[in-house]
Amino acid sequence: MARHIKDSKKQANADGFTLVEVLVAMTIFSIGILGMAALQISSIRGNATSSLITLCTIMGENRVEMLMGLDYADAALSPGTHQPDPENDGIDNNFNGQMDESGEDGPVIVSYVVERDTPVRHTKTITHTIFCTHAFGERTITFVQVIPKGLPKSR
Ligand SMILES: [Ca+2]
Ligand SMILES: [Ca+2]
Repeated sequence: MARHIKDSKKQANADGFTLVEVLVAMTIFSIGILGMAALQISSIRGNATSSLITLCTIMGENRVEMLMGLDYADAALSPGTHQPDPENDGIDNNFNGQMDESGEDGPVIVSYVVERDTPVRHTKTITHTIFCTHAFGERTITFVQVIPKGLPKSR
């Protein structure tokens, strides 16, 4: 009798997994795969966002360089808030490879504020704001630039 029970246990182990064991294993595996998929989506979203931030930062730096090349008394550097026309702002607002084309409009909007005699006399502080919208939200990038009066221009 004892030998019969021992043989029966051996045979049960040799048969493999039961259907319930396979279902439990597949359920746990599926949950793991879903977690991996969510992680992948999050990663793609993060990459898209950082790519857009990089592009907008480059556009902002170009704007800063553009204003640095202007004369201190230029109308574009008059005190107040400036919102350049997208058709004439020196950037590719809609990422189509063309800059300032006719009718250009897009997800990137630039504006800047000029303050005279800030932080010290005979300087202008320019605060650039680059507002970018994209499929996953929106970002605002700000640059602060100080231009001294009488800085010789290199052209
Ligand atoms: Ca364009
Ligand atoms: Ca433009």
